[in-house]
Amino acid sequence: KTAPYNMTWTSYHRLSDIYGYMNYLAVTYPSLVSLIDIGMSYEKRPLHVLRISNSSSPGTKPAIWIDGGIHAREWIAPAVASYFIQQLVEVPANAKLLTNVDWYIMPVMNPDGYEYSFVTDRLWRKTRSLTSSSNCRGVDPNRNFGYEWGGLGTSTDPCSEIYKGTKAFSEPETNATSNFILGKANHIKLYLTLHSYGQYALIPWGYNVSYPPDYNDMFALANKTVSKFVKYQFSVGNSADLLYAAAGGSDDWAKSVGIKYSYTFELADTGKYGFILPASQILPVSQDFFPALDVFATEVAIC
Ligand code: ING
Ligand code: ZN
Repeated sequence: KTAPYNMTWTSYHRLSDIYGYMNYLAVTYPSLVSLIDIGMSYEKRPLHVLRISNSSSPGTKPAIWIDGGIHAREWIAPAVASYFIQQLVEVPANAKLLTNVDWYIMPVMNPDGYEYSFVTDRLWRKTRSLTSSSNCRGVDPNRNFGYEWGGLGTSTDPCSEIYKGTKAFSEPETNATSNFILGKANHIKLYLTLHSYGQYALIPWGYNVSYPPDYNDMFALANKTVSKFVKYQFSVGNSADLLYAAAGGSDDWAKSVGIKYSYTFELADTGKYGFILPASQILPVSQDFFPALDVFATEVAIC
């Protein structure tokens, strides 16, 4: 009998396969998994978050949030996020990762852009919303979060790849995500957003070269995490320092609302294939990363 879903980690999958798999897990493991609809995209696709918790009253343990697919073309991110889901839910040996922590995983934060990158433009980055002043579509969701919105590394031009939008959280995708996280901000101790590419673990602040007061704790945990990686070497540091200043990023916003550990991880590779990472690397990248989630869970359980 074949599985009642089309998800694999040997090719990149359309949104319907990823959502079909999330739905399958929620139906199959109701005591462990809930599928949460946090809103709708601009083009009215549902925004799905999967909660994985072995608690009879979810929301009492500390929690870890992981998202992928803020940027449409960074296909490795939804693939890795959905691999984490598969491992946490379907591999009994990983149940220890649920002992002290609840997990919220949103594999595709920007579903409109993700689908557009399959159907029309493989290198699409932004959302697909229309701003009345322009024929160009899309806001950069990673310039649309509401902390230091509109600062360095953002654009007021709707045709720009780093267009900030008409206001903070103008996009239904960033608005729904931030509202959901805010409602859980007492529980969520770690925010991780998956991007590509470059192999960096990036630490706020991103809006400027400046450091949160507990930067050293954030740096230490990121280092401990990437030191578990065997195949892909990551550089760790402040994002404005290592890359460039960019205001309105999701990690800055998460840090600003009191989530102690907030990171942007730029997954493989370092530029050979860039955004067009071959599907044959989905499993190597995912398998290299997954054991490091234990480092996060261990820290979050005591912080
Ligand atoms: N890179 C991120 C971007 O949004 C980043 C890098 C993250 C900058 C966080 C500042 C803060 O530009 C990719 N590849 O999207
Ligand atoms: Zn990105």
